[in-house]
Amino acid sequence: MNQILLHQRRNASQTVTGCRSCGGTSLQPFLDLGYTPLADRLIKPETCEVPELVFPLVVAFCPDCALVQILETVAPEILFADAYPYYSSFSPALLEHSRSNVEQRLAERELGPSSLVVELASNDGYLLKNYVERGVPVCGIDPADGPAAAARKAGVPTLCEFFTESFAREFVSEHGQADIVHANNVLAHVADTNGFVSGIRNLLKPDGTAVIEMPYLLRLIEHVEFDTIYHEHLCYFSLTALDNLFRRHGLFLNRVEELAIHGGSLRIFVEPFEATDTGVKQMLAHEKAIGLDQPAYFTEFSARVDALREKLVALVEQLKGQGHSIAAYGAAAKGATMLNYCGLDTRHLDFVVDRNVNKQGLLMPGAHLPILDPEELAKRRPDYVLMLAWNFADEILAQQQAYLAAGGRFIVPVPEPRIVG
Ligand code: DWN
Ligand code: ZN
Repeated sequence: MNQILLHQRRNASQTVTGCRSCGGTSLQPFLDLGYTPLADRLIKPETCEVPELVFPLVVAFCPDCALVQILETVAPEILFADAYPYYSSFSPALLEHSRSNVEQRLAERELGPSSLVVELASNDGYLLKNYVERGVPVCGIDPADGPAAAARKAGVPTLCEFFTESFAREFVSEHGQADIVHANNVLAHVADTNGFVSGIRNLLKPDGTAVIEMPYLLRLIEHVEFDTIYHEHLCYFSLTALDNLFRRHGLFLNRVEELAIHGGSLRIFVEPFEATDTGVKQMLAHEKAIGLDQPAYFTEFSARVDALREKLVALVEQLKGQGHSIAAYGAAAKGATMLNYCGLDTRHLDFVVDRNVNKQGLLMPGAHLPILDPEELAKRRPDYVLMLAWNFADEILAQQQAYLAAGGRFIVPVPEPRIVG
C-alpha cells in the first residue's frame, strides 16, 4: 500500500477505543477478516487500475454490555452518501416483507390523516409507500441521495439527511413526534449509536412505538454468516445488548419477533414505557443460558469461518480443475466480504449478475468481477453459479428455473458450502 493510500485511509476512518454502546474499554477481538475494501463501493471499469482504499475488519465483544462490534469506523460520508448502490425495491420478497409489516402495524393501531410515521433509512420508499397508499402521513429520512430521490419520485416525502440526536430535535420542533418510527437495518450502521437511540426517544410520542429490525447475532454465529460483516455494519446485536443499549435512553424492548429475512433477524418493538412481554423475557433468558452474553461463546467462531473458507475455495478450485465455468449471483455487500476473504476473483469466477440496474456495468470491490444483468446466466450458461445473495436463495432459485432446467447448478456457501439444483 503506498503512502497516499495510507494517508487517505487515516482521514477516512478511526479505530474505536471504547465500546460503541457502553464505552467500556475491555473490548475483546475474536475475528480478524484482514484489510478489506468497502463492500458497497463498486468500481467503475475505467478506474479499475486505481488502488482501492482498504480498511481493517476486526470484530470484538464487549464484556460490559455484550455488544459485538467492529473496531474500525469508516466516515459515513464515504460509506453512504456518494453513489450508494443499495436500492431495497429490487427484491420482491423484501417488498412483501415490508408490506406485511405495515399491514400488521395498521391492524394493531389506529392510524389516520393526523398520525405520523417516520422511517429512518427509508431508502427508496419501499416500506413507507404502503402507508402513503393508506392515507397515513409519512416522512422518510435517508442520507443516500439516489435512493432518496427515487422515494420522492414514488410519492414518499423524504429528507436526505443523516438521522442524529440534533436532527431529531429539529425534526420534532418542525413536524411533531411520531406514532410509529421504523428503522430497518440501520442501527448497526450508525457510528453514534447512543445519539441515534436518544434521537428515537425524542422522536417518539409518549405512546409511540419504534419498530426496529436488525440481523440477529445468534443466527450469524450459528450459520457462520461471517460475510454479513463489513464496514457498514458496525454492530451485531443480541437481544441482551439491545436491552442494555435502549434502557440507557429510557426506552424498553416490550416485544420481539424473530424473522427469517437476511439470514435471521430480530424485529423489536421499543416504547418509552416498560411493558416487557414474556417473549422478550424468554429470549433474554435463552441468550443467558447459551452464554451469548459471555466472551467464551465467540472463541471458536474464527476457526469455523476459516473452515468454511477452506471448503468453499477447495470446491471452487476442484470445479475449475475439472474445466467447469463458474459465475456468481448477487453483487451484494456480503458478496464482497465472501469473495475478498476467500480470495476468489476473476481467476475463479467469470462475472456476477444482479437485478439492480444501478450495479450493472460496474465491478465488485476487490475481486473486480463485472456485474451483469441476470439474463446473462441463460445466455452464457456458466456450469455453476456461486450464490452470494444466499439470503434470497429461494427467491433466486425460483427465478432461475430455466437455467437450472438447462443443467445449471448453484453453489450456496452458507452455512456450509453445498451444490444445489
Ligand atoms: O444492511 C444492509 C443490508 C440489509 O442490505 C446493507 N448495509 C446493504 C445491503 O446488504 P447486501 O448488499 O448484502 O444486501 P442484499 O439485499 O442481501 O443484496 C442482495 C443483492 O442481490 C442485491 O444487490 C439485489 C440482488 N438481487 C438480485 O439480483 N435478484 C436480489 C434478489 C432477491 C434477486 O432476485
Ligand atoms: Zn459495551
